[in-house]
Parts: sequence; C-alpha cells; structure tokens
Amino acid sequence: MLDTLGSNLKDALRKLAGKTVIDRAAVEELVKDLQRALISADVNVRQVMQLSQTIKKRALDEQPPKGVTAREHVLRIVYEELVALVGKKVEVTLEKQTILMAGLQGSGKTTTTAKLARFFKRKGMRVAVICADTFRPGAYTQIKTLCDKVHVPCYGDPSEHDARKIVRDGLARLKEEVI
Ligand SMILES: Nc1nc2c(ncn2[C@@H]2O[C@H](COP(=O)(O)OP(=O)(O)OP(=O)(O)O)[C@@H](O)[C@H]2O)c(=O)[nH]1
Ligand SMILES: [Mg+2]
Repeated sequence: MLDTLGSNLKDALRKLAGKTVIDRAAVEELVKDLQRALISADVNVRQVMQLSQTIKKRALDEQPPKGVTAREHVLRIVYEELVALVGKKVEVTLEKQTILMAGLQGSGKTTTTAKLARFFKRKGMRVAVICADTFRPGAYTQIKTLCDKVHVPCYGDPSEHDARKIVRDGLARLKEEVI
C-alpha cells in the first residue's frame, strides 16, 4: 500500500514539475491526482477532501516568497500539508521500554519494527522482537528474516493463535536470553 502511494504521489508531483505554467488548471489537476493516490491508499476520504481543499486554496491564494518559483511554491505547500496529515513526529527515547506496533494492514508495522530494532541496536541497546501477528500469513517468517539481517533475536510461534500468550511466552523467553 505504501509503495503504491509513494509512487503515485511521486508521479503526481513529477507531472506538476513538468508543466510549463502553473495555473489554476495545473493546480486542479494536481489536487485530483493527489486525491486519487490517497484514496486508493485507504486514507480517510474526509481527510483527503480537507487536505486537497487546503492545498488548492493555499496554492491559488498564497504568493510565492521572493526567489521562489510558482512550481517550487506549490510543491512546498503539498509537502507541508502531507506532513501535517501524517501527524506529529514521535521522538524515540533511548530507555528501557516495550513498544507495541499496531496499525492497519499493510501500513508498515513489520518493516518499521525491523527499522526500530536496528536503530536501537546501533545505539547500543539490547533489543528483541516478538511476532504477535497471528493474522497475516507468513508474518513470523517475514519479521524473522528482517530481524536476522540486523542480528536481533525474534520470538514467535506460528502454530499459536493467542497473541497474548505469544507475547507472554516471548517476554519470558527473551528476558532470559537477552536481558
Ligand atoms: N515507501 C515505503 N514503503 C514502505 C515503508 N514501510 C513499509 N513499506 C512497504 O509497505 C508494504 C507493507 O509493509 P509491512 O511492513 O509488511 O506492513 P504491515 O503493517 O506489517 O502489513 P501487514 O502485516 O500485512 O498488516 C511493504 O511492501 C513494505 O515494503 C516506508 O516507510 N516507505
Ligand atoms: Mg506485518
């Protein structure tokens, strides 16, 4: 889902960058492309409409600052509004902690877990991962493969259907092994 969203957004922005004039029609076309990309990535329709209205209004009303072309100005607005849509950034603290990854299907939980594990490990912390996803086929193999790459222990039990039990067992096991 994220892969397609990324390339669809890139295509929409590339199309704008290739335009000779940035007029109302160009802005409207861009907004339509953005809407299409976001809605097909399952972003809430109301949020998409709000975002596109804000982008359109700002792109048409705001004057580019000195030295900034209309094109750069519109791209900057799109970037700022997309960042605002995604939400505030989260500071990752380097302290003893347990992180629960939860999110919609395909939203990047597994990949982000491996990235976080790698990050904490490189900061010198002792990290371990538990795969409590009993829903997605191959979930354990996917996260285990990523964890092996970054040399982080990964606990899981694909034959167990109770996620709470997996977490309990995993914490007990990993506490012995890692902590
Ligand atoms: N462009 C981009 N793609 C990402 C990012 N994170 C994950 N992906 C891709 O998005 C897809 C889904 O990522 P996963 O990490 O498997 O997502 P998930 O939430 O674990 O998915 P499920 O287990 O199916 O619910 C994969 O193709 C990833 O390569 C990211 O930060 N940027
Ligand atoms: Mg996953």
